Amino acid sequence: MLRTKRVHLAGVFPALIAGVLLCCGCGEAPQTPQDKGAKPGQAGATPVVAQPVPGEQGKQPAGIRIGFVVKQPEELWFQNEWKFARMAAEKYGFELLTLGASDGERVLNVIDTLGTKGAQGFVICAPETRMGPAIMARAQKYAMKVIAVDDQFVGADGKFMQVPYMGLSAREIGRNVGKALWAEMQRRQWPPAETAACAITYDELNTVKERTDGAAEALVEAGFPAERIFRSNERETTVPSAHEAASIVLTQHNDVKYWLVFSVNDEGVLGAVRALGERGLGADRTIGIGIGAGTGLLELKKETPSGFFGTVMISPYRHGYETTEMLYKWIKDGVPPPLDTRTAGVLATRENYKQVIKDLGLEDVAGDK
Ligand code: FCA
Repeated sequence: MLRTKRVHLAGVFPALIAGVLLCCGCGEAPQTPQDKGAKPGQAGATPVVAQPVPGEQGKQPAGIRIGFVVKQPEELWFQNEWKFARMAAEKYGFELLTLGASDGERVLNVIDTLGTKGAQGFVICAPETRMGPAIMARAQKYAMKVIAVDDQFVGADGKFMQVPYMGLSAREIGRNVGKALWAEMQRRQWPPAETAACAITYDELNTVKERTDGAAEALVEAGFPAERIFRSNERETTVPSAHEAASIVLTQHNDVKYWLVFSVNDEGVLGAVRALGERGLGADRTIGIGIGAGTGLLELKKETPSGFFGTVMISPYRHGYETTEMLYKWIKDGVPPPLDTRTAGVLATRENYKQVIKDLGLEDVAGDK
C-alpha cells in the first residue's frame, strides 16, 4: 500500500489546470497536445480555466512556501504529481506553487519568481538534467532547498549530483515491461520469426534510457532475438513524437506480422500503437506495454481494446506527495531527506487495472471511480 488517504478526482482537474495557469504569472501554458481529440481531464487536454486551489490563494503567508516545477505540465504524470503535492500542502498547511518550465531559461526565471515570493524550497523535474549546477546555484542565491524528482541532476563532470532525488527504479521497471511482453507473446503463441519489437527510445535522459534498455535486456534474456528489436529515438517524450519515431520503423519493416511495443512512458507506447493502428495492426497484432499512471489507464478504459495491452503503473503519489512532504520537513524541522529514493511499478492490464489502482491507492489518478 503506497498511501492510505484518498481524494476523489472530481474537481481536481480544474485545480490542476489552475496550477498550470496560475503559477504567479510565470508558468507556461501547455504547448503540445499529446493526443488528438483529448478532452479535459484526459492526456493532452488543454487547460482553459484558472481557479484558485487550496494552498494557492495568492496570499503572502508568514509560513512555509514550496514550489513544484515540472518540465511538461501538459503530461498527465506531472499533473498527477501536482495533485498529490497539493494533498501534502493541505495536510501540512504550507503554500504550494506549481510551475511549468520546459527549457533552461524558463527554469531560471521560475526559480527567481519562487525566490522573490519567499519560497524556502522547491521540488523540480528539470527539462535538462545538465542544468543541475545552474539550478543549484540559482537556488543558493535565495537560500532555497531543492529536491529533484523523476529526472536526476547531472554535474559538469557528467556524474549524478548529490542532491536529494526521488526517481523510478528505472531498470527494474523496464525489465518488468520486457518480461510482460514476452509472457503475453508466449500466451498468444506468436512465432519469433514473424514478430518484431518497436522500441521508442529517448536516450538523452538516463532514467528513461534505463527503462527501454531494461525492457530490451529482459526480452533478449527470455529468448527474443536481439536483431528483431528496432529502436527509434523520439524527439520529445510525447505521443506525437513517438508516432513519428514509430512510423519510421514501420515503414522500414512493413513485412512484420506481429509487433511488441515498449518505450520510456505511456505516451511513447501510445504513439507507436496509434501508428500501428493506422496501418491496420490493432489489438490482435500488437502488444504494447507502457510505463505511467494516467495516459495508459485512459487507454485501457476505452471500450474497444487497442494494441495498448498494459502499463507498468508508477506512483505519482510518492513522487508528488512524499517529495513535498520531505521538503516541508526539511524546511520546518531541519530533517534532511534521503539522497536517493527509488520507487517501483506494477503491471496493470485490462484484466486487473482496477485492482492495481486500488492496491496502490491511486483510484483517482485517471478519473477512475
Ligand atoms: C520522466 C519522463 C516522464 C515520467 C517520469 C517519471 O520524467 O519523462 O514521462 O515517466 O520520468
